[in-house]
Amino acid sequence: RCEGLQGKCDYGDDGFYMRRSVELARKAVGCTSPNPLVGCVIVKDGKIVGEGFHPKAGQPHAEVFALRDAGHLAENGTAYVTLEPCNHYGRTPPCTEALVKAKVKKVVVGMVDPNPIVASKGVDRLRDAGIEVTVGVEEELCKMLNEAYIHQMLTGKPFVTLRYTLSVNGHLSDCLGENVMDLGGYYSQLLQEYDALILSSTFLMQKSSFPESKEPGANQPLQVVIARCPDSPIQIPIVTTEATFKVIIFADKETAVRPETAQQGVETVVLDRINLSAILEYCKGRGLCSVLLDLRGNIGDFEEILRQGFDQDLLQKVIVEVLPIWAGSKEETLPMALKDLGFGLRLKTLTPRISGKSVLLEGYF
Ligand code: AOF
Ligand code: ZN
Repeated sequence: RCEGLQGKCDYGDDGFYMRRSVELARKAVGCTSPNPLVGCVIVKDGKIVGEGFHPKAGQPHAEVFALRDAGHLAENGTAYVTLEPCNHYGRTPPCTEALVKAKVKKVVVGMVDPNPIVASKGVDRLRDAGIEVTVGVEEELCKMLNEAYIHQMLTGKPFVTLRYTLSVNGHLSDCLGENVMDLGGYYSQLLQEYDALILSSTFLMQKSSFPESKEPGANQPLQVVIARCPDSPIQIPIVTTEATFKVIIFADKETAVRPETAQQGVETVVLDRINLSAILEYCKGRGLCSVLLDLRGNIGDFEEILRQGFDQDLLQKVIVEVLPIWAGSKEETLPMALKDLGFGLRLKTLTPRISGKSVLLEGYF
């Protein structure tokens, strides 16, 4: 979600220290939901004297770790924080008080906290205590870091990203066979970033093939599997106690579900009709802020869900991987069906990048 630490720096030294704070925050990618990723450095006489990040909800905030690291050197120093320091008692005490107590001279903030309990009150409290505060340094970078947290705070709904793979002639890849060229690199990182994955029923038929992030120590996303199988009972996957991921099946009521599901540690929710809002409600209830709709396998399972996603404005982002493959044979000379693109939905920001041999396009609806 946030690259570009090497990019241009508009804020001089402030920008440099804020980027370092962003880098620290990213150490906890995938571990902090429903809390944000936050990083902090304490600088004194042009040197970093303390560093910290928020590791997990329920644990101390980034500022607390950085202040501990700095010890008495924090006095008269400057704290750089990617997110406005909190001014409330949540699971942990207010960071504003810790900064005041440590007698820092200045606080540089990346972005205001969209959490209505905080929303500028942290900045006000620091200023009231005589601390100089600057807000908005590397703001875009700090916002990118927490796009899911921000969305969830402002709308009360999880942040949903649609992902799929295409050939250069526009065919959707099922990404299940050997034609997947780069599922290793960027995909493994994506899995680490998202709290939940929505998968097609294909994954119920293929035991032990659930996608797992290969990043060291990665938190694995919850595997949400859609089951729409009117003709046969669904196969419940065997999830061993050693599995690092959890599985939940959303089945429609026509689908026969075997009674022993619960015994295998796989939860099943039966709905009248598979419905994206219900899945997102469930995720929200578990403190999961970001959901990756992984369009592969039996893609018919996603038809209804995607229709609801577009109709109800539940989709925020799309990531398309374009493979350097002409799908089919040379006889198949025309790319996918013609459409007048002039009437299409334009994405707000589109970032292209190269990953292995494929091109990745990331944009916002
Ligand atoms: C910060 N620094 O590192 C984080 C902040 O339940 P709590 O005490 O963890 O509070 C959670 C809220 O605190 C969270 O929703 C967000 O507004 C803020 N998170 N604030 O100053 C941090 N993680
Ligand atoms: Zn805090």
